[in-house]
Amino acid sequence: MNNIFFRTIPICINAFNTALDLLFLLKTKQVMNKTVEKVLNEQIIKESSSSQLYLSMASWSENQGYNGTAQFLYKHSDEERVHMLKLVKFINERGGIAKIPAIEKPPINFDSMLKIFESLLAHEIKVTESINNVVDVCLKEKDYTTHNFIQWYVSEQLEEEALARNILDKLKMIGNDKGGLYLFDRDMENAAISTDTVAAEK
Ligand code: OFO
Repeated sequence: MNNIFFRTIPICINAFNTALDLLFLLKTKQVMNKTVEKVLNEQIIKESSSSQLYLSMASWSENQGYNGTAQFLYKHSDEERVHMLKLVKFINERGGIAKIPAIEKPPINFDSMLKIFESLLAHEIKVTESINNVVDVCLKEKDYTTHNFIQWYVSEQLEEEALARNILDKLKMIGNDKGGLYLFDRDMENAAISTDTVAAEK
């Protein structure tokens, strides 16, 4: 009888410790603010559709013989996917649930280089509005950690809009001049290569 009693003591202690651990885990598990989680998941959809749109633009450019611009746009598409992944990981790490969206079909034809960069800029402006909305929600919900995280996207949008405007200005200057478009495409290739070099040096 005594033997059984002494043998059950360690089992009881283990069970008690496990219960304490569980209690501690439940108390410390972060739960993401649901309103913030919702807008971040909506942002995942936007980043994913940016990636798809630029992939389609890259493919169109490649088929039209604009190989430099295609390289630039393939890279841009990859970057947008990274933006999406950053959001997925952030939501999951903060105790939320990231929802992976269905792949939306982007347009296939773009008519001209000018049309490509006009729609790219229009798209980026919409993404900026959406990022600003996330900032707004974070402040309203007093979620300062997500507010801090989303600042990276605020700066990224600033850079991307400025770049798209710059490219558009050049294209407007070139118009339909074939020689100008040839040089433009070469510049775009150099831009893609130089951002590769910067990334490799980081
Ligand atoms: Fe995700 O940076 Fe623009 O869209």
